[in-house]
Amino acid sequence: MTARKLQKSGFDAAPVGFVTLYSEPYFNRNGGWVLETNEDISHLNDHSVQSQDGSLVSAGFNDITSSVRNRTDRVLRLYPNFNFKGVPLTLLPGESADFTDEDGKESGWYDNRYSSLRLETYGGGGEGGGRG
Ligand SMILES: [Ca+2]
Repeated sequence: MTARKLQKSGFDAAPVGFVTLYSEPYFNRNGGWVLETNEDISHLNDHSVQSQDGSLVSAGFNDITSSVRNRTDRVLRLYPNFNFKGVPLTLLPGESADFTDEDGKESGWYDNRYSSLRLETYGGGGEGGGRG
C-alpha cells in the first residue's frame, strides 16, 4: 500500500490503481499538488506519505482537495472530518469530480473540505454474495 505527494497537473496524470486528490480545480490544469493513494487515510494532514524524492513527509492535504479521480477498482469515500466521520462523498471505480460551480468558481460546499478517505470493496457488501 502506497501514498505519495507530488507536483503534477492534468486529468491524465492520475495513475491506474490509485485515487488521486488534486489541490486545485480542473485536475490541477495550472499546476498544483496531488496526493496519490491506494490505502485508507484517516487524517489527511498527518498521514505519512512519500515525497518526490522518496522521503517520508506528512501529507498536509487536509481541506485542500479541489478535484479528484478514482482509478481504483474500489469505492472511494471522502469524509469531511478526520477518522471517517461525517457524511462522505462517494466516487465509484473510474469516476472523477471537480469541485467548481457552474461559473467555474470553486464551490463552497465540496471544495477544500475533505479530511479523511476510505476505499471499500465494490459490490462486496460483506454478506457473502447475492441471493441467487
Ligand atoms: Ca484547493
